[in-house]
Amino acid sequence: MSQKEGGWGFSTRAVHVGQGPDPATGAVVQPIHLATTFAQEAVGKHHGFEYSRSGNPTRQALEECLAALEEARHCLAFASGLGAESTLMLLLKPNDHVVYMEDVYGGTFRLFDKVMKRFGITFTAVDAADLDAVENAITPATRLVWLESPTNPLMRVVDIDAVSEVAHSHGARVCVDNTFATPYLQQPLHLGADVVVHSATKYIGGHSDVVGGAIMTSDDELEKQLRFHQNAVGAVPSPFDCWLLLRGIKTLALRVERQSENAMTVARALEANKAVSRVHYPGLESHANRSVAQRQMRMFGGMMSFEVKDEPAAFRVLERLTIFALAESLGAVESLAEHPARMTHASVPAAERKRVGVGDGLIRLSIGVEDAADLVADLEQALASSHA
Ligand code: P1T
Repeated sequence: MSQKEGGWGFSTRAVHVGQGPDPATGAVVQPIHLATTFAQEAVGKHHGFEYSRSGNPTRQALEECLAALEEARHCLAFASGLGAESTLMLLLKPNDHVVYMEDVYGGTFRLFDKVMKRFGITFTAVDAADLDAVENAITPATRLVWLESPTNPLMRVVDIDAVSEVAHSHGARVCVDNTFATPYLQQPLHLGADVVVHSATKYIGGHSDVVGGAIMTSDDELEKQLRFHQNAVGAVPSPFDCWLLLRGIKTLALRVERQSENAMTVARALEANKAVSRVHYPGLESHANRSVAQRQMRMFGGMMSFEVKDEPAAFRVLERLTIFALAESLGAVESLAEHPARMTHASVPAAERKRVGVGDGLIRLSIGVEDAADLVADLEQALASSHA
């Protein structure tokens, strides 16, 4: 990011960083560079690109823009959120230890539990909202503390600043999965974290039409290792996917503001509904860590979950919704609803789900940009006719 761009606000950076008019044609939209290989004038003499897995101009534009949004020195783009996560985990070695927030996306749990453990990396799950629990779980082998905040699907909030201080005092790095918050609402690197990961499939893309991932860091040494692994492992996004993400990013702040406003209205309506026993949303006074969320987030975001009596009641609500689509994923313009225990978190064993608090009556909502009144009416009719 140039000095001039560094002074720009979030939305100006979202629209312009990495995306000046094309010098060859003046096109105001970044071209999609489909070339897999780039001609060299002499061996090793080129314009910065050799082969598209190692570097591509459209991907570079995306990486520059995403780095600017997290106010990071570096960003690396990947073919999915899990592609980003697994590339980051490959920096670890056998016998290294990871402490992670117990309430994480089911696919993240699966990556740790079913893949990385096979390579001799060990893991301890903690409630990272409890600083003592984090400190007690850290061992001399701990290299990484992995956080989500807010978490998927219980919307628990972790004090990133405080956990970073504890982790750093033991020589461990801190990674925050910032997918739910987005860089517009929360910037973990400014709160002490060393590295941020995103499923760009969600808010960054924002339109349910592209799968992608990203890692951001301001640590030059870490970036060097990540850049090597991005190329060596090869989980890179296609130029068209990068272009779609760039297109989505331009409206990120607008969408997230509307989604956060809508979510607050929906959360309050659900809290007042007799069929709902509990609402998990960081903006509600009833949320255990609302004050931490208020301190580290600009608004409270578009995600929430709520509890009804049991699984049959949850299924009835989900089947009766008409505006909300019953679907996995989140963060796009259209509202989605899903059942974590049977869908996004089905890869977490039942006993572990129960221990963490992901019950069978839990429904997760991703609030879109529709009219809040219509979303509330849809939920109210589904809850009323479901005898939840
Ligand atoms: O799906 P992918 O782009 O690979 O991202 C994985 C991922 C990582 N981190 C968080 C917090 C996520 O929520 C996800 C993907 N989550 C869903 C598909 C979901 O419905 O929760």
